[in-house]
Amino acid sequence: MEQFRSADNEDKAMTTNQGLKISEDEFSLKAGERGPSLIEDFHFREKMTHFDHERIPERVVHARGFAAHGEFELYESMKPYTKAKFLQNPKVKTPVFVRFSTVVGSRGSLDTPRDARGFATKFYTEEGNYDLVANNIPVFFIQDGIKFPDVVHAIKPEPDSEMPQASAAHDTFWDWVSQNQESANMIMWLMSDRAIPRSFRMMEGFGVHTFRLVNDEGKAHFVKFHWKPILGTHSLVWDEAQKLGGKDPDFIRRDLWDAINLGNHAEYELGVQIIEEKDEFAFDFDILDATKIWPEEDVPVRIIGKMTLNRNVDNFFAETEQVAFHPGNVVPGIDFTNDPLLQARLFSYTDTQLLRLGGPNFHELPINRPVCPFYNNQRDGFHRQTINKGKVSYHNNSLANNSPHTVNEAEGGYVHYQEKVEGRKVRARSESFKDHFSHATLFWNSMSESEKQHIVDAFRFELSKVKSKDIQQNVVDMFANVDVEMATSFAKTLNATPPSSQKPTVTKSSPALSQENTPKKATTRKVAVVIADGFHGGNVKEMVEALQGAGVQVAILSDKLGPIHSSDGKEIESMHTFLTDGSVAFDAVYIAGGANADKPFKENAKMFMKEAFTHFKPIAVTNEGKQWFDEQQLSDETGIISDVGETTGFASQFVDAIASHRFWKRNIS
Ligand code: HDE
Repeated sequence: MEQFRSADNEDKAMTTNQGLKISEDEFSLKAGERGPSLIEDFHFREKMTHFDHERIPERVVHARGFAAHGEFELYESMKPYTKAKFLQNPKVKTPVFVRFSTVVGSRGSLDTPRDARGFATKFYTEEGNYDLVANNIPVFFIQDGIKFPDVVHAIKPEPDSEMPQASAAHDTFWDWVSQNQESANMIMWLMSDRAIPRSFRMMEGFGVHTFRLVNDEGKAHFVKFHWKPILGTHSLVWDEAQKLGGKDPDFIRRDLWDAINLGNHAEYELGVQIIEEKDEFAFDFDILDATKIWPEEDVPVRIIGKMTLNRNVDNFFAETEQVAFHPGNVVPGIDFTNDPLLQARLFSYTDTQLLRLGGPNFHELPINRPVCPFYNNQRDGFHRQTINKGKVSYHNNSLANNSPHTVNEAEGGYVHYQEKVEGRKVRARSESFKDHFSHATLFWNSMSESEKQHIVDAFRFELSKVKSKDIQQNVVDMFANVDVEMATSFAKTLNATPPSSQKPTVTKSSPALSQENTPKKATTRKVAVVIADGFHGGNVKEMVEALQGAGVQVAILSDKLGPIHSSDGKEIESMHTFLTDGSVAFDAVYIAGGANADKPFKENAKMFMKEAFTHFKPIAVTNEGKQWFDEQQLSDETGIISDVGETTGFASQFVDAIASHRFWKRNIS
């Protein structure tokens, strides 16, 4: 890719695209200073024409995205399962490019809607590009790709008003849900905290489909792919997500951009779940059904490698916008299954790129080119870059010694797995795909108390925005099949008829599904240290040092920018103010106070801590900060660290609280 990065502009003369040096770039060519502009002004025409054509169609889904470069390292050879070279040799580092995205909103929408997130990885392997085009939710809305246009039409803004933007909270979506009950499991995930991630660095990724790994001997295993973030899987709270959408619509992309620039590289382990072919029918669900998970307790996730994202892009458009993923970009040793959702995707991705990137040569764009050479008889088309030599562009030929030639499997030629397939042509769904609720109940059963509460609240929010009473009722009735108590809880808010109680029979749970059971760390969390003039220098110094020592990011916030003076004559630079940053931009707050704080400062500081309080965040208070906290008479002190006199370990207690992330048991009412 290096060869395509543009030369540095520094000290260079400006030229037209033809290389002609330009003498003037502010005034168009005119007949007289106040006279008419002249069409012969080739420089104006070129500049304006390029500008007029700067936009390309945004992706039909996953339009809003953000990407970074990195590398993948294998921990152990997967040779017994696959002949894919990048999964065989732990010494090889494979370059990767990962694009994260929301699904529903348009390219200029916000980062924090309730939505699934895309997690697409391009591995630039020596055998060609392998794309693992994943989501942060392991199941999908539908079982058969022919329904994809329907679910997308229903969830996108309604066609008459183009409202609402980047939101599922409207009639057409919930109408579709209640008429398409296979969506039940995905909807449970969408109503859960998974749909409002705190950071791309704190999101799991799932290949969703069942793929095949094939080894040197041609033996195949079924496989599901997982990305597990080293920082654990964590989320925003819904009120925070909505406020962030206004205060900083770029919150999540900024988080990744800043973290990488600071050297806090995003890390994920690659895991695989493997099922032997003989066990294809050994489960009480169909392993090809994309609305089901393989519970990790039944089919363990084997961790086989690690991906590190360590470099931001140089140019958003050239890289993030032009990257073209395709689940059909595979390498020898990775193959497909008959999952009808996967098969539809294999058609759709190239088709959509042809429109979006304007022709069949998008594989020549630097971000899409494989790192290995590629040769074939494809020629011409819009935007062709390669200058193919010679007159032969067909196979078989004698004029060029039959070049380029195909190679057999032993020499690396891709051979599709020879699954035996027999059947009548039918438009139908297998009986084994017809249970839509067991895994939705399994998900519900696996949630912690606070996670369950968030799901109920999400249903309340979404359905309260639905205008049709019939649709609301249909959804209540549908989700009674998942859990009667859950459906009853949101039925009350909607004033809908509660479901008659026929309890679902699934009692199983899968602890791996709860985010509460993933790692929690203080490192890279962001803390606002709120100080006014006259703050206690010693306390703040001790705290800032402890936080930085624990890898926490510290932001000094006050009512103004620039130096803030402590009572003992020290100063600290404030880079944030109450105007620029709400408490929602931070994971925890430390209100240190300041003897010279005026009334507006106090009011702002109180609002700041109250908001953090209602978002269950750790709060530290000292000196005036403690006084302001007490004045608010908040009902609960869970997760509140206050320095009373000589308490030692105050700072380390706060670091521990930050590592706990949220205090869900806090009474915020
Ligand atoms: Fe996609 N999907 N999808 N999808 N998808 C696209 O391709 C499609 C599905 C996913 O950062 C589109 O280049 C169909 C599942 C990601 O550039 C399009 C079906 C999963 C991205 C498309 C699905 C995904 C896309 C739009 C059902 C998780 C963004 C632009 C059969 C495993 C990739 C584009 C990026 C993008 C079609 C279902 C993930 C229209 C037809 C399941 C991460 O081709």
